[in-house]
Amino acid sequence: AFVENLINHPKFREASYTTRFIDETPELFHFDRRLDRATKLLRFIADVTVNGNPEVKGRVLPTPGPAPRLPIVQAQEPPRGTRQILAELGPTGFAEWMLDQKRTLVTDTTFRDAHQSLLATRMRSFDMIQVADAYARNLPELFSLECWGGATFDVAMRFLRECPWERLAELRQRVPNILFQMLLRGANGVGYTVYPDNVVKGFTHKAAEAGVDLFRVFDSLNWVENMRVSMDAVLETGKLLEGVVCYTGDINDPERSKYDLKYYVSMARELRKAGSHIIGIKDMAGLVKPRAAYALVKALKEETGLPVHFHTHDTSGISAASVLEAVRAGVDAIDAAMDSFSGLTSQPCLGSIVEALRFSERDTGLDPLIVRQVSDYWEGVRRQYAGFESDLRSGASEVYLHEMPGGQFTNLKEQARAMGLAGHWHEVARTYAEVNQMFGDIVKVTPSSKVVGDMALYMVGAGLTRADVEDPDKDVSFPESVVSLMRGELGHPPEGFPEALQRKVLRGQAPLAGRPGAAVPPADLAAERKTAEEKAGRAISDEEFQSYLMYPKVFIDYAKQRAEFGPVRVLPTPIFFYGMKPGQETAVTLEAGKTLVIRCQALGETDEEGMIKVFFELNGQPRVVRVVNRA
Ligand code: 3PY
Ligand code: ZN
Repeated sequence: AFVENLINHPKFREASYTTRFIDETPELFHFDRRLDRATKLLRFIADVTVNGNPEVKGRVLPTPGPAPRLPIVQAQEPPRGTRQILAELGPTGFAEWMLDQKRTLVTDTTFRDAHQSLLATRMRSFDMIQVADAYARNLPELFSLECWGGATFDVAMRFLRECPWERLAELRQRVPNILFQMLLRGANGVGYTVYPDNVVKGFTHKAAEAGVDLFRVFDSLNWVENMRVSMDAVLETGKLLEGVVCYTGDINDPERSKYDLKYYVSMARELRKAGSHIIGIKDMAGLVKPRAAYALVKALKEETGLPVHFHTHDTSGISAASVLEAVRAGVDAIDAAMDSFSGLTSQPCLGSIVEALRFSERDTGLDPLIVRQVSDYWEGVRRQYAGFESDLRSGASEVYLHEMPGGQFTNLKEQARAMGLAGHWHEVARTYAEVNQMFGDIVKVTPSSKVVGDMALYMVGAGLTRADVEDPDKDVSFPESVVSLMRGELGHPPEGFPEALQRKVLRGQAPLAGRPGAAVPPADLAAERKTAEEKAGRAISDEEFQSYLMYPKVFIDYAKQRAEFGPVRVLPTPIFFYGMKPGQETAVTLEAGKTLVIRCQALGETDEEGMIKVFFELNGQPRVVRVVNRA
């Protein structure tokens, strides 16, 4: 860093320095945090150019293609949309407004679930923010943008080196008119474990302040008791509460009578009592068959009197039929993904649903041409993430056997491959179904789905059968997540876990009674904040503190990266993943009115210290960055 400062110092460059230059120029010794943002970004680009970004190491390279093409922005000012309607009517009035609408209301999931399900959640803020103006101006008829929560929160920090709160703020600034929707895992916040009640509550309030309008809240075992703290918090904020039933099994299968229509109706009634403004059907695996969609929507609407919002995944290939049946049954809102981010484990195709309903009573009011322009942009974006595509090529009815959530499917496949089980995928899928039965036929959605996946991989890897696992005399070292599930740390399914298995897993330890959140003491927020700031080496914002409370280690790692490399989220995606080529130039906007023009000139030779110089031009001025050559 010293050499970097020295060779970049204007006096040194002008050769107007004397032998006392080093002694008289203390700023040469100001490293790291004092480096300005541009210098940090150059250092990041230099490092990725020389050494590659570890996040794409060993992954397929994107085929070269044109940069994603932004749609032409139509209106001058964003027209009035659902966000203004919510502000005028309040959440209860808004729900009535939904019931009064003839048109089918459409949520676009491209900013969250679609890339979570297709690209391992890797979409960067850069690509979202660029198209945000076009959404606000060209698509004001959308019901909501699902753009936050679920796995996007930790992946942003962990792999993309971004702050999820900055993403939300920047999108909000550009989209003042369409509801922003987030996925909240009830007592599990946006994490995989149970958090103290005051953490869940504080997080929810902060998210509402930061711009979330609609909270879709679920519990990974469909236990309403476990959702209450987060639902109460949403109600306190005055925003929209969508309490959801997670769908599993098949309401028409007489052998799976545990999850029949009555089960969902009774849960929806509880959600209504708990204050939900909207009832969500969260079909995270895409198991709602068309006939079931019709029956469910009809029953939930009749029994609760609330608007119903249907979310599904297209893993089976048949989900659009379910959406159309839901519409026929009078569903108020549906989820879909922009065409180029739809299908397979993602949501059904938004443009085709718009077309299917066109000229009918339930027309969505969306212009299919505009949808396609926006989808074309996303198509260009998706090409840049080729490294994260799965090898899934077709719809698969196997989903009705394993019941894996769309967001988990490709992740688990990847994990299986990493464990050397690539050729055993169908066995993993079968075992996943077996583990579900062994656990008592539970709802599988984050985090309970992760536990079932862990167990399935463990069994296939260790060559264990269900009989082996259940044999009281056979020693099995259960994955930690299984122990935690059986201890009740994610709550309890209505009739508990199978007792014999629970006893074996817990080795005599007693499971928790009641709600897991009640068993964890409240977080000492002042003390936690002090620790967080000590570890980060700086003061942190209220939002960052929420990140720390959800993911202490991930946040601190992110904060250190940020201190070293600056706000890398402003870099175009190809540069973030693959660096720059000599002769390449790019313009980077740090904030409104502050643009950097960066040109990569050349790469030097690796010196005897293993360092390499990367020559840039920054806004026309030469800059040299020296990085370790680890390649
Ligand atoms: C999540 O919790 O991230 C999900 O998408 C569950 O379906
Ligand atoms: Zn989903």
